[in-house]
Amino acid sequence: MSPDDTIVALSTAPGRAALAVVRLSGPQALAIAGAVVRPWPIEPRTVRRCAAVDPSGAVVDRLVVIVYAGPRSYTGEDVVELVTHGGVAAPASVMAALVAAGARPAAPGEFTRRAVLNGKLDLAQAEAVGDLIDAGSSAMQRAALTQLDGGLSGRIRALRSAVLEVEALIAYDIDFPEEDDGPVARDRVAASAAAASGQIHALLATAPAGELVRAGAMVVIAGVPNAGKSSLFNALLGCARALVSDVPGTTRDTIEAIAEPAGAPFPLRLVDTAGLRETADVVERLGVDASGRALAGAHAVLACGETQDAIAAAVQQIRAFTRAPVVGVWTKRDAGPSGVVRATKDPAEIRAGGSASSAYPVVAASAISGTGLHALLDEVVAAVAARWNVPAPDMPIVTRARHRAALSRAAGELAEFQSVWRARSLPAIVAAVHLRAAVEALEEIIGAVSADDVLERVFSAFCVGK
Ligand SMILES: Nc1nc2c(ncn2[C@@H]2O[C@H](COP(=O)(O)OP(=O)(O)OP(=O)(O)O)[C@@H](O)[C@H]2O)c(=O)[nH]1
Ligand SMILES: [Mg+2]
Repeated sequence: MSPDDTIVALSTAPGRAALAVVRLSGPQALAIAGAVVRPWPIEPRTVRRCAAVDPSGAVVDRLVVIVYAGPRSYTGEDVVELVTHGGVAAPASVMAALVAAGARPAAPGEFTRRAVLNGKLDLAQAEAVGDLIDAGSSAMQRAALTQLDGGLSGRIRALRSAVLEVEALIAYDIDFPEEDDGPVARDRVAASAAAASGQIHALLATAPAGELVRAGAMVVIAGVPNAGKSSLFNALLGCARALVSDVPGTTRDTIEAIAEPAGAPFPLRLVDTAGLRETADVVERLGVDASGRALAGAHAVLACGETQDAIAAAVQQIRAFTRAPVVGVWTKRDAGPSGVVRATKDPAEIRAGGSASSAYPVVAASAISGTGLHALLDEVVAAVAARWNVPAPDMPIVTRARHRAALSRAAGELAEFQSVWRARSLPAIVAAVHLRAAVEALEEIIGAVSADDVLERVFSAFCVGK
């Protein structure tokens, strides 16, 4: 994969479509386009209707061409974008003409990789490009866009500066070792290290929220048979996904589907379950066991019941499986008041001597009339956001395992430093090695030091043409 090659790729998905974009980038991009595009040359950053010709001079497509002269381009190199007719034949024939003129088909992510190597994007921003393409929810899309705009990179740079400051204080100390108390008080070094460590941990603490944004919050609908769980599940999804009947024990297996309440900072993975009860029916028993497993992995639980007592009993059963936040749902409230009716104390918490803060809200709702459903979604999103410290939308969060691992490494090195500094067990110059390692771990996130294998891992998951 030589950076001296000029690369070409179809940047849009292949298949039936009005248009397709073929992208060409590299040192020979203008010369290669010149062999294919008529008329040529064309003014950079203007839109021109052109023809594409094959090596025999035959016109293979009529298209629109835009030239970006490097370094003012996505990759930082000379780039030519050819907007061809869509479908299979037109873009393929334009690609073939460009390859015949000397371009090489690009590897996955090679354009963005060049953008990183040419300093147009840092590595975290490049990953955000991939996340944006793969985003399956608007929450993930927003998080990726914040990262692409440099939100996360800015935070990482600030953390790096904080650690560099500790390093600088120590370097100063090392330069004046004879002075008894040194020009820099040991306490001052300790305080800056503690501050840097606090900031790293604050960003690391967003990783669970990042996981919610990426994978969704698992919201399990539980309660006794016939409570109206499947009807609620369908109503929240807005489609008849699960079977509903007046026979208790209708739902056997767990059923999962994604809901995206408007404005929610993460998608919800709603899970309908078999009603919780003792049963002699072997198949129903399997269903109840599956409900228990779903509850154990829940981020929040909707405890459904037709009466307040039924809800309280459901909460008690649910508590045997999970400490996740619970929202009570007073089901089948087609008539009468809807919405949050009252906060009820969690019986398990009362036994454990818990405070009023352990109260769970109860929302009256109807799957038939739809009342109370919005209030219910608001309550469950708020409960999950509070439990997992989900920051406001558009705040940088850690959504990738690679970032989490590097931040953990930085935090670990900083902790090592703090401990040897406190114990005075090593000379300052040796203790400072931990600070250097912390800085390098942070730099790995934004690719300030980009080992080849790190780049390889990041870009291997990209699509061709990006
Ligand atoms: N009027 C009214 N009836 C409802 C409502 N929700 C559910 N029902 C009825 O209650 C009965 C049971 O509903 P389901 O949704 O199957 O209950 P479930 O909790 O999933 O039951 P199991 O799967 O057997 O545990 C059905 O006859 C539904 O039509 C509601 O909001 N209003
Ligand atoms: Mg059901």
